[in-house]
Amino acid sequence: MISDTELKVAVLGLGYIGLPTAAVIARTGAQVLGIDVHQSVVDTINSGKVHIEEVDLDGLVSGVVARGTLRASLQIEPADVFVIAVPTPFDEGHQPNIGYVLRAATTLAAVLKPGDLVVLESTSPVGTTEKVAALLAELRPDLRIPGHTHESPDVAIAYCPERVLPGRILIELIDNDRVIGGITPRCARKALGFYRRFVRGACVTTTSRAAEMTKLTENAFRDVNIAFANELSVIADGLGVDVWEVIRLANRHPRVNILSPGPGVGGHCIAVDPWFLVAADPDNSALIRTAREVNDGKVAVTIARAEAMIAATPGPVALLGLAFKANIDDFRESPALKVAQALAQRFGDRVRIVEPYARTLPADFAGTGATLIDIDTALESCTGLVVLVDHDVFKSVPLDERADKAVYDTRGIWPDQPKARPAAAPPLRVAV
Ligand code: SAJ
Repeated sequence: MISDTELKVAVLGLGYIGLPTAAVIARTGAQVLGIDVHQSVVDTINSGKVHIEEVDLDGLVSGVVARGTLRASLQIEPADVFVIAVPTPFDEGHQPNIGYVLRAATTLAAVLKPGDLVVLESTSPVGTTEKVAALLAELRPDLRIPGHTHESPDVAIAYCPERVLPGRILIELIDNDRVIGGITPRCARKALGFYRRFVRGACVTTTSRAAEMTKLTENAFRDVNIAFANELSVIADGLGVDVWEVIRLANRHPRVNILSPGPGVGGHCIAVDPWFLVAADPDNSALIRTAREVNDGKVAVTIARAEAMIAATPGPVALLGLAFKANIDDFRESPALKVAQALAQRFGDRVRIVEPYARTLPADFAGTGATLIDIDTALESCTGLVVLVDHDVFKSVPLDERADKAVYDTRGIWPDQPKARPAAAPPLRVAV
């Protein structure tokens, strides 16, 4: 076995998963080369800095770059292990796009040699790892590729999805269990040896197809469960019942664990991945598709309720939070951002935005008249508050600072708020 310090690893794609993964592997002493298509990303990392925000990532990257175990480049170089961590977005009609994965495979094919391991980590439709193997077999007919040879293959190819939670990436990269799916059992065993170098959680082997579907299943499971909570919240509003109280009470049952309603589901994972299952079998995925529609539809329901509340409230109204979830500075696919934009468009300078994770108001608000203020100013000057994100700093606002305000709390962070019900919203309609 190659020692940690002799191991050469190339990580293709230096985004939210690729960069932390590259840095964690570099910390073991391995020589890690990060590949990205953006010169600015390469330059930033080589100067010991980071282009994304994640807890403790800056310190780790500056340390491994200073030690010389992590460097970045536009150009691929030979390595023992290639980790593909590029985006897998969806196209028109929610069809998965694996173009970046196939481009990364094409890039590494140029330097692939016998004994190497290729691992795909990007969330991918079932069968993608087999497509990577087929592409490598086509590009490198000189190599025996698993699944494409009857002899002992020259290289190993596996799928191992990341499962880390933004905000806890460096902890979960080490502690979470990993599912490792090989094109063959031997490929899975080879990948297992690699992940055991830096993962403390259990590493479980299976086929590449089962591992691909497992990743999609995890995020679809969460999406369906959040959709249940979101649908309940709309039903409860119509009935004049406090959904948060109902959920707290129902969750006292030993086998009930309802998640939290909110203004919708954001981020690049849960709002995307379930579509990969739907695309694979549209006729048999009614529940998963409906959950996606319920969660997407919750944004419009939230806008309508907030509009009714603001229209009935004289004076300035503060919208609390723009991030896609609590305590992070990531505004990608954020339902809070979509709601805030719609309200700023309609109410202009009556809208004040509080987002402790933003230094300036995102460009989407240009020309609306909305302004960025801090939470203290909001509590002093606004007559209404709309809670869009459950940041800790909002949760800690005591009742006496908000008791006399009109409040629409989409995240249920203030259970003690007096119940002046906002105007009813139109019911959430889903296409089934
Ligand atoms: N949300 C709710 N109610 C809840 C829980 C979440 O409305 O009860 C919302 C959040 O506010 C946010 C969205 O859902 O807008 C997604 O947030 P999240 O914390 O559930 O998940 P992500 O997108 O940050 O990370 C998920 C994780 N997957 C699962 O928990 C099954 C993470 O482990 C994955 O690695 C990540 O997707 C990924 O990269 O796929």
